[in-house]
Amino acid sequence: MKNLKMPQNFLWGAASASYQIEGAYLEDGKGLTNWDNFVRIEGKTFKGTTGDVAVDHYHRYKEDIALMAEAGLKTYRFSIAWARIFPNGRGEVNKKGIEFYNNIIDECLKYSIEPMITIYHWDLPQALVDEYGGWESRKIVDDFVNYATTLFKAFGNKVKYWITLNEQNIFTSLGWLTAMHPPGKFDDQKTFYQVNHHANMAHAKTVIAYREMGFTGMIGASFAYTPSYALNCDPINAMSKVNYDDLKNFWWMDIYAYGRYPKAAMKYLQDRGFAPDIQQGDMEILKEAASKISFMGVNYYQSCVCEYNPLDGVTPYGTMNTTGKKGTGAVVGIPGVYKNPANTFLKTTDWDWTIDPSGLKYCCREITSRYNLPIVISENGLGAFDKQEEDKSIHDPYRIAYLKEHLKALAEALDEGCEVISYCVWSFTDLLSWLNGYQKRYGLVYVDRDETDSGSLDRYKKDSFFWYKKVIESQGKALFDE
Ligand code: BGP
Repeated sequence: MKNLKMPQNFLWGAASASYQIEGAYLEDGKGLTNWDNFVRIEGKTFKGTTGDVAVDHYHRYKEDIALMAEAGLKTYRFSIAWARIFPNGRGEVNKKGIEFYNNIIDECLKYSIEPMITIYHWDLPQALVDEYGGWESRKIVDDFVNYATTLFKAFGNKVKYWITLNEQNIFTSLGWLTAMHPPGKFDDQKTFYQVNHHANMAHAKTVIAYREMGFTGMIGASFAYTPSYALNCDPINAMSKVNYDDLKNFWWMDIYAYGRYPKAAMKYLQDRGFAPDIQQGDMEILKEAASKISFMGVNYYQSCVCEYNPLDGVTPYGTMNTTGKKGTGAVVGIPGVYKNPANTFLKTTDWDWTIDPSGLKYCCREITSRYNLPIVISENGLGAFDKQEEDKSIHDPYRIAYLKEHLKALAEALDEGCEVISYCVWSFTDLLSWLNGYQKRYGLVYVDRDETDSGSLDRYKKDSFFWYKKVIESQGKALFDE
């Protein structure tokens, strides 16, 4: 094991998302988004936290990118706020928006950091929601492609890595099934699958447009991949894993990689009247886009266990732990199909997320054998309570241990034949955790702020910052030093 290293051109990185870091939510012509409104509904976020100020990256991007350079990052994955470019979703381009992201890109390039842009990380111009229900209408496909091609025109010559959609499976599940994200709808299965079909079409047409514009860079989607293990060898549990994989993972990844929906899952949805309406020509477009993507983006945080779930069993709507009080998250599942009990072999975070480094290798191996695509690990990290000491230092050995074990598993995946081109820690600085406020910290860099919008917003390097720097400098060799 000791000789494992990442390849020379490996893109060591870190990731963020516009709503979670930028703040400046009303500045320089930005339009309001679905999230600007959603966080104002009582009870939706932990202690009513918002991204109004977030960690003020909008004004401090130079300082943040200088810190990235100091850490030795080779890539920085960030998202663009659609409403900064088109305040109303379409129409006239807001020059200030283009200027802001141009500055970020130039600042990265100044330090030889490859910008990796996420086109959509969940903040949707509210105007499009008001006009036609956002993702619920097929009209969004053209508006999305118009927005994406505007970005390609503006930045395509400087930016070589593009991610169309971040975690389509999560923003749609939380938006239309569990009401935890905007638009806050509950158990709207038919719309959920329709919304996903629209998102698939938006992704596909964007990929095709990128290639038609003559760009040769790398483009793909980032999927929140939660790989599954059957509880045991009881065939009923093994089948629940097969069902879970089809409905929760391959439903999306097969579209990105092959342009097709898994057959058994489609039959299951058709039998229940939940299958999406697919227009003539859609499947050809999805297929064409699949042949043009460059990688599978993976956001990996945890694995899960699958067990048969009786018809009167648990639902997908159990409470999520958003407080950091261990053990408050409920077991969820689909009655008659599967449920996801705790993995008794593994520890969990304070937010009840299972810690499983081998799960990351499992994702890579599965993608390699099922899709044979290069892989970008676009997010991986630990949300934890951090404490700043009197002398301002932050000791986060738990984060170092988490990242170290995951990176070792990744090095093994590479050694076993997977083509992994990048790894992005979530996140570079502390930032807003959508539903969990500011106390669930992910950063390598601590930001002095809490739920109350008080705090200096000053940046402090955590121990994990120095550790990651060493790992990058040694091309991963330091992972294996005891
Ligand atoms: C992913 C999102 C990120 C980030 C991360 C951590 O699902 O792409 O935006 O938030 O998860 O999740 P959380 O903030 O809920 O702990």
